Amino acid sequence: MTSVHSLRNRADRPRLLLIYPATHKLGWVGWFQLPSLSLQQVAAVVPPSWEVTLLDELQEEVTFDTTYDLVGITAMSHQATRGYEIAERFRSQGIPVVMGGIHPSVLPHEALTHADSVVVGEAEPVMAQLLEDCLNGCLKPIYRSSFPDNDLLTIPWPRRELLAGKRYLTTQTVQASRGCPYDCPFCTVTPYFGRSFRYRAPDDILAELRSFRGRLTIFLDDNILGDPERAKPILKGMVGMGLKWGGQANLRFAEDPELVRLVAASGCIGIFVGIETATGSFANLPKNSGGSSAAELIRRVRDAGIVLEASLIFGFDDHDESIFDRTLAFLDDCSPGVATFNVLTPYPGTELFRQFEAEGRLLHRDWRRYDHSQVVFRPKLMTPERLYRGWLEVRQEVYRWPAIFSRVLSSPKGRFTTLAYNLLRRGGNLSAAELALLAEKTVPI
Ligand code: B12
Repeated sequence: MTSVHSLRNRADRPRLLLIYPATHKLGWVGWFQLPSLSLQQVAAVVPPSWEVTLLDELQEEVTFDTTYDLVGITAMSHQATRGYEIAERFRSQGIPVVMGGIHPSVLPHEALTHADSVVVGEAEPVMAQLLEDCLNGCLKPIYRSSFPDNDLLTIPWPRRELLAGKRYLTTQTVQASRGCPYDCPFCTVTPYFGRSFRYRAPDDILAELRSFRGRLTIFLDDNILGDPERAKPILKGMVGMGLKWGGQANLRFAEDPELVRLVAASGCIGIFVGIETATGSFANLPKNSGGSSAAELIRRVRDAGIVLEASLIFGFDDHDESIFDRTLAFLDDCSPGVATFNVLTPYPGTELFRQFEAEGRLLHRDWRRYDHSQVVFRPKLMTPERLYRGWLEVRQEVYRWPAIFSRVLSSPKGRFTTLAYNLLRRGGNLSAAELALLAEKTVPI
C-alpha cells in the first residue's frame, strides 16, 4: 500500500483531486459533453476544510501534480483501465488514491490492486470517514455504503461551482431519483442499487431547479418517470419554470396520455428510451399496455413535441442476421426523432455477464473494449464479425441525410431540436475509421 503521509497540523488545506478518466479523444462532439455528476456529488460531501479540484480528462490533461493529498478516480468499465494507469502514477509518487463508481463498486478487489481504497456504492454515507482516515494516515481498503431501505433520496446539491471555466453542453445536470424499478439482465443499475428506487423530495428538486440560470437541464436519473406518482409532483412544479429538459425513462410512461401531456408541459424536449430490441423479447417493452404497441407509444411521445431517442441493442440470443433489417423496418414504422444503437455488452456484475462467463462466451476481459461499441462476446446466432458489421451498417443507414430529413419532417413539433439531435448523433456515430472498416469489408474483433 502507498505510504500515506499524516496530514494533521498542516497550515494549508489538504487537497483532493477528483478525476474523470478519458478513453478516447473527442472531436467537435466534445463541446456537447456533460460534466461528471458523480464527481460533483462526491465533492458535495467533502468538508470545507478540504480544497477540491475536478479534472475531466476529456477536456484537460492529467498533470500528475504532487501537491495533492488524495486523488479520487471514478470509472465506468471502459474507463477502468485508464483509471488504474492514473492511479498507479499518483501512487508511485506517494499520493494515495481512492476509486469509486460503478466498475470499482462491482469489482472492488480488482480495483484494489491499483488503488489504496475503494468506495463500494454511494459516496455520501462514507466520504467523511474516508477523508478523516486519510488525514490520520489510516485509509481502509474498502468503504462500503449500504442502501437505506426507505424510498427517500437525501443528497446535497452537487458542487457546480467547481466547473467554472470549463465548457460543457450544460452544467445544469441533476438527479431526481436513484435506481430503477426494473431488473433487465444486461443492465448494471439494479444489481448496483438493489431494488431500492429512491426519489428526492419534490421541494428540494424544485428549489435546485429554480436556482438555475440557463434553460437547458438534463436529468441523469436511470428512469425519471419510473414511478409516475412520484414524478408527477416534480413535473407539475416545473410547469411554467421555462426549463427545457431532457432525461431517460422507460417507454411505459407513454401508456398514460395524460402523463405524456404533463411531461411535455413541464418543458421536456427530449427523452432517451431503451427500446432494447425490435423483437420485443425483453422487459423494457411495455407490458399490459392496453393494446398499444411500442411503435404507437413512440408516436404518441413524438406527437406531443418530445424528441424521443430510441436506444436499440444488437446481439441478444434471439438475434440472427435478420435483426438488422427488422430493426430498420421497425424504425421506419415508428420514426422516432433519433435512434441510437449499441452492441450488447455483458458488464461485470450483471446477470448477462454471469451467463456468458458460465457458457464460455466472453471473448476477453479487456475492459477498455466494454463500451457498447465493440463485440466482446460470442453471439448465439451469428459471428462476432457479423454482429459488428451489422451494427455499423445500420448506423450508416439511419444517419444518411435523407433518413435524417425524413425523421425531422415527420416530427410535427420540435423540428429544430430533432435536427440538432440527429446532427450530434451523426457526428458521434459515424467515425471515419468505422466507415473505412465498412469499405474494407473486413471487420477486426
Ligand atoms: C449520466 C450517465 C452517462 C453520461 C455520463 C456523463 C458524465 N460526464 O458523467 C453519458 C451520457 C455521457 C454516459 C455515457 C455512457 N454510459 Co453512462 N450512465 C449514466 C448514468 C445514467 C448516471 C451516472 C451518474 O452520473 N449518476 C449520478 C452519480 C451521482 O451517481 P454515481 O455515478 O453512481 O456516483 C456515486 C457513486 O457511484 C460514487 N462514486 C462515483 N464515482 C466516484 C469516485 C470516487 C473517488 C468516489 C469516492 C465515489 C464515487 O459516489 C457517487 C455519489 O454517491 C448511469 C446509470 C447509473 N445509475 O449509474 C449510466 C452508466 C454509468 N453508463 C453506462 C454506460 C455503459 C455508458 C456508455 C458506455 C454507453 C454508451 N455506449 O452510450 C457511455 C460511455 C460514454 C463514454 N465513452 O464515456 C453504464 C456503465 C456500466 C459499466 N459497468 O460500465 C451505466 C451504469 C448504465 C447502465 N444501465 O448500466 N453515461
